[in-house]
Amino acid sequence: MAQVYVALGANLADPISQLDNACKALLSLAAADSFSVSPYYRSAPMGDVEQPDYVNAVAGFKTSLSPIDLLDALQSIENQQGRLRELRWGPRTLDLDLLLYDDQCIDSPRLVVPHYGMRERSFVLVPLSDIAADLILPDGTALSSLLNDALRAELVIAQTP
Ligand code: A4P
Ligand code: MG
Repeated sequence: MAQVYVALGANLADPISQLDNACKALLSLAAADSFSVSPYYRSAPMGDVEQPDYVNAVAGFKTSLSPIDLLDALQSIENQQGRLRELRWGPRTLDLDLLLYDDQCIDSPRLVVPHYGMRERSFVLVPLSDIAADLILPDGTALSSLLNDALRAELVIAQTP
C-alpha cells in the first residue's frame, strides 16, 4: 500500500459539491479507514486567466493502485464530473493533481511526482499540512518549513469536514 496525497480544485458549477462528489469517488480508491480530507479553502485564481475564485482541498489515503493506475482513476473522476480541457490554467469543474506517492520521485511523460507546483501554492501547502503536519517531502524538506503566515492569509475556509 502506498500513502498518497491528492489536491482537489474547482471553480465552476458549484465547486463545493464538486469537491464533495470527488471525495466520495476518492474514498472508493482508498484502503479501509485510511481516507482523510482537509477543510475546503477559497482562494483567488492563480495565473493570468480571468475566472471565478477556486475552492481547494487536499485528500490523503492509502491505495494499492500503481502511480499510473491512480492517475487514470483521477482523470476518470475528473471526466465523470464534466471536466473539459480547453485552456491551460483555465476554469474547471474539477482538477485532481497527484501531489505525492509515498516518497517516490516520478518523471514520465504523463506523470511528474511530486507535483511541480506544490512547494509554492498556498492552496496546496496549507490543506496538506492540515492532514499531514509532520510530512517530509522526498527531497528531505519538511512541509512545515515551506509554510508561513503570508501563505495562510491567501486562503479563507469555505467548509470544514
Ligand atoms: N500530469 C503530470 N503530472 C501530474 C500529476 N502529478 N497529477 C499531467 C496530475 N496530472 C499530472 O493536466 C495536464 C497533464 O498533466 C495531465 O494530462 C497529466 O498527464 P490537466 O489537469 O489536464 O491540465 P491543467 O490542470 O490545466 O494543468 P495543470 O498544469 O495541472 O494546472 P494546475 O497547475 O493544476 O493549475 N488557482 C487557484 N486558486 N486554485 C487552483 O486550484 N488551479 C489552476 C490549474 C490554476 N489556478 C488555480 C488553481
Ligand atoms: Mg491538473
